[in-house]
Amino acid sequence: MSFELPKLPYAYDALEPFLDEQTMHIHHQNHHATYISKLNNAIKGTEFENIDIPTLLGKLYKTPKKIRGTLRNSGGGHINHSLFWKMMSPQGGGAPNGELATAIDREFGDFKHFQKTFCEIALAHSGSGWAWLVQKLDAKLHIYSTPNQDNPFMQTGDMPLLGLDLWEHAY
Ligand code: MN3
Repeated sequence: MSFELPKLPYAYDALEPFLDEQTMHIHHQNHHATYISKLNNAIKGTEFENIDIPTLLGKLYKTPKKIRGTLRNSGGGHINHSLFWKMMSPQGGGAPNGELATAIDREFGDFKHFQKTFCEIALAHSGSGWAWLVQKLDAKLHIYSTPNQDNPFMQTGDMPLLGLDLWEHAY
């Protein structure tokens, strides 16, 4: 089995004026597609051919050193962008409701304070990477950033709820 580029769930120009059509084309068809082809080349003929990416990244340190760097960067790049396309929406935005709203209020005081904290952590990140809202194993919410294409799946039990691409090509 090899990984395939998932279709964008909206048109390339659907996120304008926030993300322009050309940026979305480059980001999806060049960057994301490149992560996938590098990942597929690295796992060809290995025991990792049929693994899902979160599982693979959860045991990254047990993978062969020869392909570990590629699994980390291209496997990470693939899952991060697959999540990112679905986290954005032309009809999205605004405060959440239900259990997530309750958890955000409990952890951050209120939604406005959550937004402020998330922005601060994203802006404080030096170099390329991602900002994340994650749910820990104890169900608590945390915000942190990761370098390059690293992500919460590399930290046992962390589940990403929201990710923001901090690479220069993302905006
Ligand atoms: Mn990107």
